[in-house]
Amino acid sequence: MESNKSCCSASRDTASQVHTDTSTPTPAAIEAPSPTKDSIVSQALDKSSMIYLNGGTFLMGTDDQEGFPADGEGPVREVTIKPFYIDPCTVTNAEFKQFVDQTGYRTEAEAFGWSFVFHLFVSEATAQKVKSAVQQTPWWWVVEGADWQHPEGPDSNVEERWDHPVIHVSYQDALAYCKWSGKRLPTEAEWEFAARGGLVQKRYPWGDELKPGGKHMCNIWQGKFPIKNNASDGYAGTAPVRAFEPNGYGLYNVSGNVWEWCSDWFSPDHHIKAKRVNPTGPSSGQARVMRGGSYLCHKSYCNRYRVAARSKNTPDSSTGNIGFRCAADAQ
Ligand SMILES: [Cu+2]
Repeated sequence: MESNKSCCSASRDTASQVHTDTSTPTPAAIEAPSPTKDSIVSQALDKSSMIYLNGGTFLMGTDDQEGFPADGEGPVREVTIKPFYIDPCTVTNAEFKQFVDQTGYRTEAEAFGWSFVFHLFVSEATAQKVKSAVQQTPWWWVVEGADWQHPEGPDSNVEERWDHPVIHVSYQDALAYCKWSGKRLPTEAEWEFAARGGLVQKRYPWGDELKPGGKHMCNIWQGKFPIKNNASDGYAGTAPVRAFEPNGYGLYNVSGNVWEWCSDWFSPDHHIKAKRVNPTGPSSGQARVMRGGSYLCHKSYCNRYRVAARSKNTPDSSTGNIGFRCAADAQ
């Protein structure tokens, strides 16, 4: 499988190539997010609901034949990490609302005035206003007015989805939330350590079989991508953050549901020679690591719901299938 064949996400820079309406930016599009991350006042860190993990040495990455070597999934290597805390779930709409209510924070999607929405979720009325899509991945539509509170466009809301992951949040938005909550994003190595749940070199957080005993273990795509999602796992879009069984460490939905931002810059090969004790990724880059896959991933196209799979996006990008989970130092 080719590494660039991906349902995973879309980047703002790819949209600008096809966005036909750039000549007259709206005031919203030129306004910066507000307030800036620096001015956000941190709350006292509450670790009571977080999972403490002892760290240690584990086998990171995979040489799985079903994988995407070009993504830098391999080689399998011993990586050692120090103890840390991680949240059992990705940040929910309810939690993000609390943050926004207290700080007045405005996400990048709101500042740009648009975000990427998967085509099947867009209403007919909104679809008529859509002017552009991503050429390589035409199921990603540029939807004006799509943001975390309006995930499918201005005529949608999250009223029935407060316990679903917040989406349409960029890496920068995730950092702002982390600052407010006193937490941080996990490193890619921490994320994989936690996602494996104590299992060694298994394909998924629960083992090697996608559907043990025919049972759905995560929220991914069933049917024919990108046309028909049978949703036989119960969900066409996001699922509540505590849907499905947690892994051995108590983390929910590390595979599928939404992509999760990690703190590392992405590189397909930096890790081959990099230090293997508390690795933090390259010192610079263009895109940040995302892990876990999403409700759009399907084996026929992009089986990046495997626990060693990797993807990336630019720090200002937001889509309807990217969220994040927080971590914290153990001290
Ligand atoms: Cu995917």
